[in-house]
Amino acid sequence: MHQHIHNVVSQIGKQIDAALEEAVPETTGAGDDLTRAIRHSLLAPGKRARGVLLMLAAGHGQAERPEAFAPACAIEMVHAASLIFDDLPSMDNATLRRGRPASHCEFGEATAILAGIALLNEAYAVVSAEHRLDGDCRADLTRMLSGSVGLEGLVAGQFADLHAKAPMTAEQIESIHARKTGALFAAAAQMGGRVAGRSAADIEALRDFGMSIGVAFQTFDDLLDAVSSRETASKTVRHDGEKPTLVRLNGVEAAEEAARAGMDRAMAQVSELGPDGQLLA
Ligand code: GRG
Repeated sequence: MHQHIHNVVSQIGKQIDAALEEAVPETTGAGDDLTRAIRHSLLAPGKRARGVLLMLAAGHGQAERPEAFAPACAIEMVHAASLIFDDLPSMDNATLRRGRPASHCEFGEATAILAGIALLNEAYAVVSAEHRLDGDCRADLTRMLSGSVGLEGLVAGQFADLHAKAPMTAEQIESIHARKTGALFAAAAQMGGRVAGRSAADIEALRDFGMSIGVAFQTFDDLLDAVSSRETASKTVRHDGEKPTLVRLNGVEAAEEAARAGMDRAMAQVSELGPDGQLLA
């Protein structure tokens, strides 16, 4: 069973890669360096976790859902934009991303910022241009996606993260992670449910499920950072010393425990889905 899930997930990841490649071809015409910068970040080897989650929530693990690839690409575009911005000198000042030089190192800060803005806008364009989805659906998807970026999502979470001051409680840290990371996972799951035409109650359960997965994912990410010096060695300054994480607050074991509890909560939330709630065949 595990092998089956692994195969489905990796297959969907490859399909998303192909759809992204098609969405931003080399001949986009945006100006060579800008197109190169966009492709450098978007097509770099990422896990495509958010896009895959959206596809599974749309039922692509069980039947073909070609109309779900546009929103899956959109969510990966938003994610790629957020990574470009996160790496900027004024934010995390990171030099490496997905095994490649960070965008601002390769193309300069101005082009990196423009590539991020372009990707963000392309994301909304891709959703609104998917004619296999009806107009109401496209509007709902756009609302869900933009909601996860703005004042209740990535931007607010990143702002809170950058301005976080110790001491912080676990709840305060989780509230940052919910916005910085959870919101996009929640949007992915919710958008998949919307594409599949699920009920409002199911879409809400999927949103909660995505949020729990996303917050746990952030903790796993912080655990990986803590146990390997790979990433931190590439970061030249700032924040890493003070970044609010559960690992820093409570130690590795307690953070592991919290991430596992989050995954259990996610499983309970997905079990609230209606009769055909299975995300994978
Ligand atoms: C306007 C889109 C936009 C963003 C502005 C910079 C910012 C606000 C938000 C950044 C939030 C951030 C960096 C959250 C961390 C999320 C995270 C765990 C990233 C790593 O995700 P993975 O492991 O990466 O899925 P890959 O490379 O596999 O895709």
